[in-house]
Amino acid sequence: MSLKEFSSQDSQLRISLTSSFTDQKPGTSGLRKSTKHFFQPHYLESFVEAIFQTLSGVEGGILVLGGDGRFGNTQAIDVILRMAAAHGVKKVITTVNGILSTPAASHLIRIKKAVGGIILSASHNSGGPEGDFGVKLNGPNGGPAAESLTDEIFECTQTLGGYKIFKDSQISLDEPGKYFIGSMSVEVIDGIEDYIDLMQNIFDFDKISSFLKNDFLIAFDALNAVTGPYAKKILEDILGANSGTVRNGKPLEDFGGCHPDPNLTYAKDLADLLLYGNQYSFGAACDGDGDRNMILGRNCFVNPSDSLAILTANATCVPAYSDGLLGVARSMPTSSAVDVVAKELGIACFETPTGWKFFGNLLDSGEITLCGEESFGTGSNHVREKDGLWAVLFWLQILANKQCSVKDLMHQHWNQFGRHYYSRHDYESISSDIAHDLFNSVESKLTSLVGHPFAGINVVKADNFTYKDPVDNSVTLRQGLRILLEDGSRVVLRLSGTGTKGATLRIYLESYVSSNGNLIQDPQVALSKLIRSIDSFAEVTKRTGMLEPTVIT
Ligand code: G16
Repeated sequence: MSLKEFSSQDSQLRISLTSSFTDQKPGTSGLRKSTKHFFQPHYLESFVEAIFQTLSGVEGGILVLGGDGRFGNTQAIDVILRMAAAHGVKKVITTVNGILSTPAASHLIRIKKAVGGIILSASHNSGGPEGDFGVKLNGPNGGPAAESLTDEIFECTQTLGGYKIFKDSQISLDEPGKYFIGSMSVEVIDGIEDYIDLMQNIFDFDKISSFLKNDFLIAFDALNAVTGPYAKKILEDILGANSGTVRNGKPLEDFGGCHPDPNLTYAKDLADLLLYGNQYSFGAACDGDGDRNMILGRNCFVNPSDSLAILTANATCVPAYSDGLLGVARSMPTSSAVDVVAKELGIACFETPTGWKFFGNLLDSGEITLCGEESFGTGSNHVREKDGLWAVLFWLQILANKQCSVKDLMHQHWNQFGRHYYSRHDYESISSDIAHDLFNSVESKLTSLVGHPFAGINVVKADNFTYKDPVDNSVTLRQGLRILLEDGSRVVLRLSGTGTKGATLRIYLESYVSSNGNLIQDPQVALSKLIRSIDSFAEVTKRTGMLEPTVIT
């Protein structure tokens, strides 16, 4: 086994280093690209070198490493292990077959006191040789790396002169074991047990189990991604749900050709089963790396913004939150349903930009217990990532305690707090120029809206959202265009930060009806005036040529 140092004198490396990173600044917590792009010579290595040169405590520290099982997962683990050894890392903890969900990685980083973790995933994006790959970096608190760190890593990629790597290693990921590369130890662990222990400490498994055994049939779709093995163990083996409850439970390198994004479009089979069938009382799905969740009841879909509000309102059903919540937070485009509950409970509610990293300071400083986003992410202070299976268990715990159906729970909630009709319209794979022109044009017209009617209601504010972190006072600018109306309705526009093909325009629509109003309309009908007004104001159809959104949630 020997150490090899590549330098920019190496011609192939030079090409990779000069051309690869200039076209995209690393995203919210790492780098996401097509698989082909990622596995061009020296590309992954160059990005990992920049991480190792920038992250504090790498030399002599502990690192957690794993991924969602997509194509390239084990190949990348081999490269990163050899590079970690060359950089003097003391120990890397990785998992059997490299399978590690994002929330489980967050937990491991915290309990193993690691300096950070590298998670190999492009999240909900498709996988395989023709799909996407990604490298996410989490810090010592278990959460996505802060923007200051990802900025430094990006800067480092621009001046990188080479990278260090051990030439070979003999590590098997087939089963748990202990190895060495040079003086660095490598521990291959099961990766699932620690996460299950954590869940058992949060929830009352006995209560959930008796509820499920009392004829409450559930279906869980792992979308051929990372949560399959976790869900099988928790739902079927421990809680006693029927065998076969977990569908598509074996992680596949290309997710079986599916798009592992738990929404009504990409998890359509499960949605049809629940929305149009009578067999199941509860359905759920998680995304590629296990941090997102979708919740369904018989003939009903739970909007993620409502989900956060309902978890908040019923948090004391869960043993770990039985003393109540410190506070809650939501991302700006998420509906205000949770704000109404927080007000009633007398706890603080924070509004952050999109991106889980913005919850980190609030969680670390004890300002909040729960947080969530409209993009199917919900979580708590048990880890520093959103957590798909945790949300599923939280829902089951509430239903078990209240002995009711999902639909009943939602109706009770709206009857008490009113309903925030909400929908997100995504226009995917638009040409980047068209998307940016559209966005800039809307931004330039925002001030002209204030004081005038939009969808027949007066506009009270229209801006590009700015966030001031209440813990460290840092300011983040330009986090989404908002049109806020007098009656509490609003429209928000953002360009996605996670797509890899062209640009994705997201339009978020929201209007509030008090508990005396019509609580059972189809959201697309309830929001139809806003939908028509924003299409004409932003010229979405005209500029994109798209007659309808690619995905509606
Ligand atoms: C990531 C972040 C989420 C954020 C989402 C936004 O999700 O972790 O906190 O809500 O991106 O995506 P977009 O910019 O496309 O709207 P994930 O699940 O991809 O890690």
